[in-house]
Amino acid sequence: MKALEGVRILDMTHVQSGPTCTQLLAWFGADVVKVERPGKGDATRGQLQDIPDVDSLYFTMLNHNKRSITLNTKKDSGKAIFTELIKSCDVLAENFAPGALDRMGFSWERIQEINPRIIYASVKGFGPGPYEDCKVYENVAQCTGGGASTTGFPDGPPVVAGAQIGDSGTGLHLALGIVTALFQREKSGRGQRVECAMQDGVLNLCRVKLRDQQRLAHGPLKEYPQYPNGTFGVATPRAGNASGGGQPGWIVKCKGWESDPDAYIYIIAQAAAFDGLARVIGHEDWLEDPEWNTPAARLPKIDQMFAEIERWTQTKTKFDVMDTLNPLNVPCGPVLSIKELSEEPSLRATGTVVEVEHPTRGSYLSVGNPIKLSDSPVEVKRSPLLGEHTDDILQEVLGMDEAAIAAAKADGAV
Ligand code: CAO
Repeated sequence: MKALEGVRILDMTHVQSGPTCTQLLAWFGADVVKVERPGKGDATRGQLQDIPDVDSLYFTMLNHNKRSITLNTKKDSGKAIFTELIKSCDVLAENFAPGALDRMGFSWERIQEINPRIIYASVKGFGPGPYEDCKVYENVAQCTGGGASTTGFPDGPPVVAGAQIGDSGTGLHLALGIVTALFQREKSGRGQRVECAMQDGVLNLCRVKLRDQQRLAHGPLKEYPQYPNGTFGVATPRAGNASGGGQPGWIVKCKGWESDPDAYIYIIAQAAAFDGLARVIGHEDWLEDPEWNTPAARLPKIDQMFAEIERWTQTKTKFDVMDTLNPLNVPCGPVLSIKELSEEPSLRATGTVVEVEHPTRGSYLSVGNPIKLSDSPVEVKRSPLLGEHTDDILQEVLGMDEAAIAAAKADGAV
């Protein structure tokens, strides 16, 4: 038994943000019916292809455990099938450009009329306001949601993160909105509209930066590298690798950094574990020195402190540093490359990294479900080929017979 067994999702999502959301719901057991344009499908099937004419990793890694039906929702015969699908699904999820579903003739009002129990969930770039009609991709959301202005070094330009906080981050928000609406429906009997704007999702993840914006009004941000010698402007600045919390942290070089771009480790010089850290790096003298032996004394010279820590870390590999500092309760984490993560046995053992078999691509690696439920096991199944389940869905979900399916095909509806 899976947590969302019996829930059927009409999945009109494409690219990354929406598919991330419906993939999670599929992993929790929902029957996700992905609707794709006949002959074309989700644009990502053909984007960043590593093997000619084979569904890209971009697509396969975002669409596990789903079924695919091709359907032209702009043709009258396709709209009729789509209407029947709305009747037989619990959730309609989409992340088209603003207004696309309305232009097809399926406004929220119309969808509610067809099925008052349906939950209609959307991702858009922006919520209501001056930019509501704009199309948005990942990095646009990172820039407009506060991510880019607060990422990078103080003397450099804004930088976007590798983590897809705009797309996959908003997909996570949407998934929570959907299950919450399903829970409410248990009591109210009614569906509802769930909307997540990518700008809002990124800003939510930048919450601590709005905290700092308000702290700035009361003096310099003492944990930022600008303190005490640099200057602060009117807005939360970029903080390099400074820790966002109350304990000083930084990324320092380890043995081999000259040739290995990932030979670094993050170290948090937490006050409670400072004695052990000072001793291990050969600075026992700091423990008696009032210039060093309190957090307040160290605060104006955090850069000097990390330079001294780095003199020690450069003599050891990032894994040796990890092994030495953890027993001393010094929080630290090696900068792991994606190659190292893909080969990490413990991530394979938990199903966070999985190997999946695909009929035209062979086997590939994917990230499995990072959310572990003790009573709802996840089996990661390959993504569907374009239209692989069209006939099954028309028969089994809509009860169409062979003649009706043949007619829909002849008309170009599916
Ligand atoms: N049958 C018929 N038509 C279909 C169809 C189907 N099954 N599926 C999609 N279409 C149509 C849409 O109705 C739309 O037509 P109109 O322009 O006439 O309304 C058209 O295909 C293209 O859809 P789109 O505008 O959403 O696609 P795009 O490639 O131009 O834009 C994107 C992509 C992502 C920028 C846009 O969808 C968007 O802003 N989405 C919301 C934000 C979002 O989720 N962004 C994250 C994407 S991941 O990086």
